[in-house]
Amino acid sequence: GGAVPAPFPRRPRAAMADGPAPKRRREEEEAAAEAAPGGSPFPLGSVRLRRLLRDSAREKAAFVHGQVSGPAGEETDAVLILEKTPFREEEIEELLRRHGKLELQTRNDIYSTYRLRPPPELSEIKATVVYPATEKHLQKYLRQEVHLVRETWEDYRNITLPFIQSQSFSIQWVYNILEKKAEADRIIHENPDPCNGFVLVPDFKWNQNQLEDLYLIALIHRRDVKSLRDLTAEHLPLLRNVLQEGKEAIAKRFGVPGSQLRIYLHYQPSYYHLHVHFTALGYDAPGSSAERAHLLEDVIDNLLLDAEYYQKRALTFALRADEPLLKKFREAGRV
Ligand code: GTA
Repeated sequence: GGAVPAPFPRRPRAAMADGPAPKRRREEEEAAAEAAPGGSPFPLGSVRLRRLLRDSAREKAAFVHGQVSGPAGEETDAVLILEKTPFREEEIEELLRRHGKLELQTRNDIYSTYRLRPPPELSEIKATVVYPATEKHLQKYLRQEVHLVRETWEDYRNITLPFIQSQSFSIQWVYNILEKKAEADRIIHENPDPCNGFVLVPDFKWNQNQLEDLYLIALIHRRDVKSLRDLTAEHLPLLRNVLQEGKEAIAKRFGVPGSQLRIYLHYQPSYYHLHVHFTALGYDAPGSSAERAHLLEDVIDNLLLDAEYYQKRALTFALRADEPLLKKFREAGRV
């Protein structure tokens, strides 16, 4: 008997490429990096390692606090996220043929394990850099215990809202995308309507080399919606556009059907400008857990049931142990 056909046949990698072939893409990326606003690329070679903020054997990722010395000897903080990239099917045979050396580690009966050293072209590492990094960035990537908070609407108004108004991450990067000052060549889809429109771009977490960890993000054009908490029935046309057009654009460009996408909002988000995450259903994306992800279709249904649903119900989320917002909840006797 032949192989059981997969319900969704594996898409040929060519499906990735309305756009350029992988090799071309890499060259283009390098050219783009050099031409990026702010000029020269990040001076990776002169980073001094301060400490490992977190590492994860499962994700094969390290979150690093580094420092870069300026001309006058001043030190500037940076966060580096180093991740081993997923395997690409078409590279596996090449990897087996072109390995440098195969070192036997153990053998037992029909079982054996080896150390395999691939050539540099086949052992890419994805590096994400935050530079200059603020103290908040260092805290965010530091491994810490987390605690659940259950936030009522009153808590939001009295504790969370004043807090995020006083100190949240800059959202300049979002405005740069909306104004085509950054990542303009990466836009997958745009609905330009200032009220009900949005821009869909690949998320920073996705290198676009394989569909397994597909991750895109939709940023709305209007600037007065911070998070899920602000949503009312007034935003239904906008949310429906994001859902419908986002799914269509991803099916068209990447060949991934809507039935294989997890489409959700984070609460709390890191950046208080409403955005929607689109991730591959088979990918265990960071932040897709029950205490943080709210499916867009459920959000739409809730707003249909009650126009002020998100100004009424309590919402649960996790906060890191030393997060100032957790301290505020503690002071108010809410944790
Ligand atoms: N295209 O400039 C950008 C950009 N920035 C600055 C952020 N994003 C960007 N996308 C583009 N261009 O998915 C993306 C982020 C994120 C989304 C913001 O915007 O990649 P959010 O507001 O809900 O915040 O979404 P979130 O999810 O906390 O975002 P962020 O900053 O990625 O934090 C991720 C958390 O997951 C961290 O606490 C980190 O410890 C953890 N994490 C686990 N694995 C990873 C990983 N591989 N990479 C990054 N973070 C990881």
